[in-house]
Amino acid sequence: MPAIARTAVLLTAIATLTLPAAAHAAPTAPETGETVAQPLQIALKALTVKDEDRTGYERTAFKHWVDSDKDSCSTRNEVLLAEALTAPEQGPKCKLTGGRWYSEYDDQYIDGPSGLDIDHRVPFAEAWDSAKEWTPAERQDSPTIWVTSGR
Ligand SMILES: [Ca+2]
Repeated sequence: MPAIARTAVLLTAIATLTLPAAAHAAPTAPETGETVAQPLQIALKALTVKDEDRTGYERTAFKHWVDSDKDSCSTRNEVLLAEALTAPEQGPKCKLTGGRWYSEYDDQYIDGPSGLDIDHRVPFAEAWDSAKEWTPAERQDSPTIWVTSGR
């Protein structure tokens, strides 16, 4: 085999051996706002993992269960009204009767508001990692609560 042909065969073999390694190279994080399509496991490996920092966290930093818009409906009733499959009747002082809800947490349908809990999707302590930079009003209005069966 001529020397040039041996060199080409050798380079092809090296390329074949190195390409799979390059395909599994350490993933890099996409630029902010960049849309990427890749297997989830590769995307997860690209995430930056930081230690949790609870510095400054106090549960009272998240004001909730209030009537921030002063319409006499508490946060609980606001969530119930927003997530009802069948709207409840709303009486004086936002007393709710009737209605139907779905609890995604345990795949249950519940009739009437008394059998429901309003729970946090993300515990406040976990949310603090992002929310410590927010204003008190932003923390109060964050969508971290949802209807559950309370079971
Ligand atoms: Ca309200």
